[in-house]
Amino acid sequence: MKLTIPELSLIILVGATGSGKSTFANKYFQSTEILSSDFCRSLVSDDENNQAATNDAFDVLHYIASKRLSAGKLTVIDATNVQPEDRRELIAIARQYHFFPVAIALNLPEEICHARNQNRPNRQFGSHVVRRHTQALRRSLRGLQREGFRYVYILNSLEDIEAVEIERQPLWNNRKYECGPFDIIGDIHGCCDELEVLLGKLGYLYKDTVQNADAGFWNFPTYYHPEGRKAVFLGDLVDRGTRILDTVKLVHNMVVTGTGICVPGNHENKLLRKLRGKNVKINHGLEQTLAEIAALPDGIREPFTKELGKFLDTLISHYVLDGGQLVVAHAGMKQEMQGRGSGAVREFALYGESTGEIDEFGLPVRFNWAGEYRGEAMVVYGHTPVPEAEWLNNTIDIDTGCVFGGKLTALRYPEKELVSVPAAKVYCEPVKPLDDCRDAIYRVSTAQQQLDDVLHIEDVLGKRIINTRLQNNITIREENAIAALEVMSRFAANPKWLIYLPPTMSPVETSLLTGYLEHPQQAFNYYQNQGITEVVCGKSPKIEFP
Ligand SMILES: [Mn+2]
Repeated sequence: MKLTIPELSLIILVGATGSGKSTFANKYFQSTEILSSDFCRSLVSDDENNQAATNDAFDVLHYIASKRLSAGKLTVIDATNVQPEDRRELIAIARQYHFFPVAIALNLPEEICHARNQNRPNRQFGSHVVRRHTQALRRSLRGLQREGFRYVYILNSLEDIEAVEIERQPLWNNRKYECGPFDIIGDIHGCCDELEVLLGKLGYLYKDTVQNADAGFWNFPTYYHPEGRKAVFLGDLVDRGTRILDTVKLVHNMVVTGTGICVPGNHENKLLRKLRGKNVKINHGLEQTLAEIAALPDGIREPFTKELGKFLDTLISHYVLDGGQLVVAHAGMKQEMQGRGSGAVREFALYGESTGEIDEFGLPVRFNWAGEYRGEAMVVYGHTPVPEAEWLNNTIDIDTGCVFGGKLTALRYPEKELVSVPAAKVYCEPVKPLDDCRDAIYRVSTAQQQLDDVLHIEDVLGKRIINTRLQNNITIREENAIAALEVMSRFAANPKWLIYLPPTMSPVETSLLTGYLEHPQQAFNYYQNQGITEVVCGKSPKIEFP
């Protein structure tokens, strides 16, 4: 029996004592991947059978599990887990780190479990324990899926357990093996004229028809780059513009011929729901897409709609590319969600993170996830129209509002060059002016400068290892960081803008004269010893020490 398991799974073994969970775990997983409750009992009490240590043991187990999941490591929980409440907390941990909860139940006859326990020292408990476990397990089996497990595997015999083959499956969003070079293109919204010009400007050539003779409605030019570059489309291909279906066809053809990669936008998501017959509000340009579909010839409309739905359904929420150095998603991707799979990850990729508030234009107020981003991977996204694509903490929004009369922008990767084509016209009046005059006041400084003007306390507290251009890694010990911050907080300047330390920061030796903490004589001696030949003295403003 082949058990397919996503590479980012929290595997929860379910089985009575004596059902062979540890043997199973050791056979199919690395020892460091297995967290056993017995082992945690022994860690906290020197006795792996000490039931009185159970609560502490599970605290430890949950803690280690959290650390492993946070680091993106597959983890196996080797504990009985026969009660729903035992599993609930583990499922919550999996969710927190956007891991797939997977249940593997070892559903063996009571007698086998009991006989095994009899053969082991320290497991001489009565058969009632095994019975209780087995009954709880059997009550649980049918409801496991409903509890939130994404995959449930039930092994009903020793033969089943013996014949298991585990297949670890990379997540769909893992395309680390694709290293580019890429041309990443922002929200198109049916501006196919501008897209064609942009592709030409980026050096793409077009082939008249798709190779496949049965292309049907996908019968439309496809593009390729003579140097093997790939176009990456950030979603929101549809709605609002005048050549929506052409845009979808072009992108589809590049995806199927391997010259393009595409992630979905919130507009594709809504269109797909509409195509599936869901009741969605026809607004924000969906009416234009539906009008283009309605205008198709009678015999073609229905099969096309099916094909379109199929294509949209294949789109993966985000991709991790180039060995993990590049992440693309429609509305962005926080570090802790990159490469993970869950409903929340997809939601973030499509809509970004909003505060739940609405601004004066009726648009959702967004959290500035990019301002807080500290990840190593470059994140390229769209979704929020901006007048100019701007870098912020290794992220860049390249939706420059083409359909609103802005421009269509591509980011060349790894070159980090921006290439744009101006919109031929305003296809759609934006609800909020693209170049909001209040933003213009701040335009004198870049988004990065505005952000850097505020010191984030998390960036300077604790032990820090700073990677510098001249000196490789510099370690700043926690107590030194606190002391530096304490001293710097006396000055009204943001410490990051100080290019030299003020003189009072250079401590001199303690004075030998009684009654003085510091005295000019020792100060001068000290500076001289340090090789300083010139000291400029001035009167410092009086500093009140608390
Ligand atoms: Mn969008």
